[in-house]
Amino acid sequence: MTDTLELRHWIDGEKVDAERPSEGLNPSDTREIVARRPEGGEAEVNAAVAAAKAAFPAWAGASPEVRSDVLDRAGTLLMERREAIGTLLSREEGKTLAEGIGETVRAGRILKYFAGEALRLHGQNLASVRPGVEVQTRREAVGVFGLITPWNFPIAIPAWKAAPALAFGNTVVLKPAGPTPATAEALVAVLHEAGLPKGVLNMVVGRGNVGQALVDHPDVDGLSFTGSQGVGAGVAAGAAARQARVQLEMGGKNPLIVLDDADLDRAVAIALDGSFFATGQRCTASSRLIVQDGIHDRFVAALAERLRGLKVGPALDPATNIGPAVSEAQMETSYRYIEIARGEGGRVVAGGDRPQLETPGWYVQPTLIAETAAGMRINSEEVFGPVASTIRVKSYEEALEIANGVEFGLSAGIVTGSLKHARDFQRRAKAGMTMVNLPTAGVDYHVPFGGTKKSSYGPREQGFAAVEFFTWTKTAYTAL
Ligand code: UN1
Repeated sequence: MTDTLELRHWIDGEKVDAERPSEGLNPSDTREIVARRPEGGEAEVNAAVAAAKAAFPAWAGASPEVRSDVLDRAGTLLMERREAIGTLLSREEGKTLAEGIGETVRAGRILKYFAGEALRLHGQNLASVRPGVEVQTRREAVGVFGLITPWNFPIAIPAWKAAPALAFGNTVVLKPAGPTPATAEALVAVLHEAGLPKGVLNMVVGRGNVGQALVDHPDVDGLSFTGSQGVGAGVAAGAAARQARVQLEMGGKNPLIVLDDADLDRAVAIALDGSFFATGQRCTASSRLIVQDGIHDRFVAALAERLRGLKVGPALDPATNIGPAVSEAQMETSYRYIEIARGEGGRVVAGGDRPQLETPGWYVQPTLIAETAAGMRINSEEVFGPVASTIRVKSYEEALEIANGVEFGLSAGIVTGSLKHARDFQRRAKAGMTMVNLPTAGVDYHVPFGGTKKSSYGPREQGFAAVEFFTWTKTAYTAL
């Protein structure tokens, strides 16, 4: 397991060689170099955008069956190679092998879903108010999309942005996250193997300057970004300045409310999954556990007990439950927030210390901090690690107010046996996704995904909603 990949850009159907100044280390064992990576710049972005622009007319004009077949074949290839690609993903990103394989299959399913969508270009027939006139709406491909993707779902998110872009006839330049380009390259390679024509999907590996070059490029017609709120705001401002379309998915500080009438075991299992699986590195993670007084102490004790039983370890070790953080910086962010929470008066009831492992890696013990208050930094700022805090509340109303009281609004959950509270929560939670008796994280691939407030901007991603962003509407009049 010590092969080092030599990464290249992927422009106009060719792998383009470049110097590789950057090394991607395995977060589970930092002695291992997973990939040597080029650092692209404006020249590579210009070449990639030119290739995507040149490829657009033929791809948009092809039979939808051509696009559908490519996506379907690539989906099959990903699923067939789930072990190999899932292993690469886990070596590069650090999530457990089960999670890496699961994500690879999810990417395959996304491609297959959009293989179907390619054949379903939506449109409407409308009656004009004028006699003898018909009106139709048509959905047309937009052009070149720049996709800027995060490291935490290094194959699923490139797939869920690229698949609808390609299905509806657009061409793409992908800029994968700095830490995870090798996994993104596996997706790009599989799509080419499945018959994607050259220039339709390009990839430029590098840092933030690559993303910025895409944002500023006059021939990039739309930008889809998933990442932090600060970077997202810059992407949107740059896109708006030159009237490019833009779609952003950003942070979360997702609440999970546990009411007194919840089943304790179920509530603990939901919190465990939502807060800590995938090392808590999900924008949908439940980082604020808002727990009613009557169940509070039992819930905190039971969850802390389960956390102490989890094994933190190398991603590929079958005994591991929680893999490492993706990077040293991400690991240090978790520890910094644990200290901030302690300083604010929080009580660490599980984790908190640096685990001592045989292999050198960026490990964080899953950490639960009890007795925190709503206004604290630990309850306002996204940590993006296996760290959650509990807030004690007296009533459902108080819980709801706290749940809604942050600047993010991606996913919000409640564990309750009460239909009344569940339905009320679905109506009043200020979040793009509400989860009743389910973790806030872990979403289906064929339904709309997105949030409110500072979590999202622009049309929804995924499922039937994706057509909104990746096509434009033409209104066509005919007098008979
Ligand atoms: C999930 O919870 O299954 O970056 C998906 C993220 C989100 C995707 C979460 N855009 O974490």
